[in-house]
This record gives sequence, C-alpha cells and structure tokens, in this order.
Amino acid sequence: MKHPNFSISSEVNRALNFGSPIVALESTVITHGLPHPQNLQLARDMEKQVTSNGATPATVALLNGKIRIGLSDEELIRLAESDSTLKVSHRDFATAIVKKISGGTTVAGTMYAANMAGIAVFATGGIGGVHKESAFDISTDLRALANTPMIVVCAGAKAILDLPATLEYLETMGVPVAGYQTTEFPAFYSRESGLHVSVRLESPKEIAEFAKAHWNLGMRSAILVTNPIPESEAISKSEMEPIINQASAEAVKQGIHGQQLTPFLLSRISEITKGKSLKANLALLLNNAKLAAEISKEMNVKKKEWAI
Ligand code: PSU
Ligand code: MN
Repeated sequence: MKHPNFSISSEVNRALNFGSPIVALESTVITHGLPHPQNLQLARDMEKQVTSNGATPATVALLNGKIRIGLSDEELIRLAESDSTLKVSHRDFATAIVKKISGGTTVAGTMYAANMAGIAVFATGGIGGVHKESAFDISTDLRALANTPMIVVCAGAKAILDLPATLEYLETMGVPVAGYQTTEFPAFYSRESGLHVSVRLESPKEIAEFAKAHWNLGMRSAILVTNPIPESEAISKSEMEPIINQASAEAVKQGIHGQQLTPFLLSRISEITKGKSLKANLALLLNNAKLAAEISKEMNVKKKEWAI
C-alpha cells in the first residue's frame, strides 16, 4: 500500500504480498491498558504467540506521526516506556500526524489501519462499548465494528461496561457476535455474563467460513469472535461485580470520563484485586492471539479474492 501517512514493516509487507496469515495487534493495551513493565512483556508475548501459531504479527501504532504496521523490538520498547503517548481512535489520527506524536491505537484505531493495509484478522483483549457511567459514552470501537470487514477476536466486552446495552448496539449495527465453543457472551475477566451470543462457532475453520459467507453477501461489518478467558485464570462474575461497582463509583466521584475512563477503571480494578485481574487480562490476551492466528491460517487466501 502506498500512502504517505502509513509505513508497513518488511515482514508484514512480505506476508501481505504472499497472502500468508497475518494477525493485527492493538497498542492502546501497551500505552494505556497495562502498567510497565508488564505492558512490554505482553507486547512481546503477543507477537510470539502469533508467530508460534504460524502467522505474522502486525502491531499497529503511531510513531512520530506515522501510522506504523509491524514494529521492531526497539519500537515496542519505546512505546511501552513512553509516558506521553496519545490514545488513538478514529478522531485522533490527524492529531498524531499533524503534531508528529506517538500513540497506541485502540480497537477502533487498529481496525481502521489494519483494514487499510488489507489485514483481515485482529486480536485484542476486550472491546470498548457502552459505558455505565454516562449516557453518551459509547466507544468508537462499536462504530468501527459496524463498518469494518474484519474478524476481531476478544474475550467479550470489558466487564466494566453496560454489557446488555453493548450487545443491543452491536445487534442494531448488524455485527454478528460469535461465541467460540460457547453460547454465552463472555465478560472479559469472567466466562459468564448471563447474556447470549448470536451464533456459536466450533472451530477456526468454521469461523473463517462464517466470515467469508458474511462478506460474500456484501455485508461490511466485522465479525466479533468472543473467546472466553481460560478457566484457570477466570474470575467469577459474583466476585467481580462488587469490585467493578466500587471502581465505577470512584470514577463518577472523581469526575473521570472520556478517554481516561477505561484506563482508570482497569488500573483501579487491578489495585483492588491485588493484581489478580491483571493476571487474568494477560491470560485472555494471549489466548485470543492464539485463536486469531489459527483463524488467519484458515483465511489463507488474499483478501481481495473474497472481499467485494
Ligand atoms: N482491552 C484491554 N485493555 C485495554 C483496552 C481493551 O484489555 O486497554 C483498550 C482498547 O484499545 C479499546 C479501548 O479499544 O480500551 C476502549 O477505550 P474507550 O472505551 O475509551 O473507547
Ligand atoms: Mn469512551
């Protein structure tokens, strides 16, 4: 792809040219989602997880005003250690470009950039959604899912959100929500939410078939693949609920809103659970990278062969 604001690494370019499996990875989780040094470790582990499952990792970020797809280890370090990065969603790209600054791309931001490059599979932790704290705080992630043809693997929406409202929004926007070997919508730290997905899919192959069927019909939305957190790291809904309510009440009291809300809630919950939620977050991220790599292998045809 030739675009003055994009720069794609040679590894990712090669994979794109050969039509070999690629998994896009986000970077807000590095810059705003996790504390240092776990963020750097996680960034490296996500890439390793993708590589060892047979796909090329493509971490997306903004570096000095350039949209980068595929980062070197030095660049991952720079991103993980900087404390002046921007959280980049759709509205923020031009800010980063004009001001020549660096930033971590959100789910929405990563979907935009990866789709521009022709990457079809993306792994993240949990998508953003409809917040509980204020009526109009709805993540751009939902809009991106509505109009970007991509498979997004996550562990559900973050439990800090209004999950029923988030699912309603996705339904309105025509986004299929698939459960990987489950009919229950997972809730990030917990495997259970009491809510249902729109379709249960059993294997990476079936997920790839589903995506191709959806897009061959002319649908332009993403397929949200929800992959429950591994049993060994899961925290039950009943254990999480009061903790989330406490963190949420603190956010309201301190007047925290907008882009700061998600990072605040994640780090408060990690403090309250004495790191247990952080451990769960890392486990589900790696679990998602593995499934995304497996799916990308099943999609191993050039995107233009199946996209309209
Ligand atoms: N999931 C995580 N940690 C994170 C995020 C998701 O486990 O830090 C990030 C994602 O990048 C997501 C963003 O796109 O939080 C949502 O932010 P907001 O609610 O402000 O749209
Ligand atoms: Mn928001």
